[in-house]
Amino acid sequence: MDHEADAMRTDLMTLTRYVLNEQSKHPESTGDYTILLAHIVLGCKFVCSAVNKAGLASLVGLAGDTNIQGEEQKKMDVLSNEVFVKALVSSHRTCILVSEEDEEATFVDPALRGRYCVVFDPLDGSSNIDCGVSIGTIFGIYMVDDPNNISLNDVLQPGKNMVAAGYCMYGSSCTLVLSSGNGVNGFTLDPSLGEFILTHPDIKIPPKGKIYSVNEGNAKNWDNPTAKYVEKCKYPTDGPPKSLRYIGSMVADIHRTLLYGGIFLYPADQKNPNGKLRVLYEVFPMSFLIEKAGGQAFTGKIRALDLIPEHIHARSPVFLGSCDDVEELKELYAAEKANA
Ligand code: AHM
Ligand code: MG
Repeated sequence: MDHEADAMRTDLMTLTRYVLNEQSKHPESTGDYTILLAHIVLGCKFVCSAVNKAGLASLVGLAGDTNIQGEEQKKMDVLSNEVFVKALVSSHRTCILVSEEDEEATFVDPALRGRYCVVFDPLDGSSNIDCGVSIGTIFGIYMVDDPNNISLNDVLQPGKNMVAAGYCMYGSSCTLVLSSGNGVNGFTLDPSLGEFILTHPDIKIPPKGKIYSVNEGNAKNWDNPTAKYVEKCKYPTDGPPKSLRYIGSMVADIHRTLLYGGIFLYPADQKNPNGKLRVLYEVFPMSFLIEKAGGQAFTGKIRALDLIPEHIHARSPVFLGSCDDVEELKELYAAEKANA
């Protein structure tokens, strides 16, 4: 019998155990981060279960404006937002919450405050729900010194100041990918145990990939460097062309990019000079993970994690992925700037 494989099956590294192990390496730690994560995980499990039922509900005709009790059914993104906000507030470890779903930031009641600020997109890609495509929750975490002395500036911070970031993908399996600053790890939900199990330890993005990922429908409005880069992906002079894979659901596109390598592009275009993706809760957490896995994240001008968002829902173009692939794109932007 293969004892190592057997040990893996019976000695499961759950997310809780993993975080506690990490915590024990820092005797000065308070355990607050572990508690915060437990509440994020609860939100992810709830949304995972709701998303799974969403398919069934629409198939049997339960979805729509009302459910069988005659109550109004909440849209899945609104429901997910409520679940995360309630879980985060009741953790007693947060002070500011920024959600894609809420126009304004939430300042937690002073009696319930802790030191963490959480920025999140509770259900990114939710327009894909009805066709069963993978969607996900994206989150980033900042920390403040004094929860009783906070302002919006505590979250209008460059992404490099985040202490942790992650996403949970609701797909054929439910996978949570997390970096608390050192490395990137992936955990898959075992539905029978209700626990996330470490399945992708220490994820490293390959230095170069064979895939590019972009919405080519916007090509006529791209700037020169993006257009040139995509042209090179299709008609390279020095090797085989790259494959195009675009799901249109950021969590799924970034998950593939992390595991297989390559590049994900959401550039600016003439119609949207800041691109589409939101800095705080889409660009930053994904850039944080990609960098911690050894890749690069670039805005077309600067390192993505150096951006300072002007407001909580600010947008930015972003290019994320394997180190060499992003480097090639950066060279095209540098050449364009030099010729301007
Ligand atoms: P959403 O926050 O409204 O769901 O939009 C974000 C999504 C991302 O998941 C994805 O990368 C992008 O929009 C796709 O945009 P497009 O349809 O323009 O290609
Ligand atoms: Mg989104």
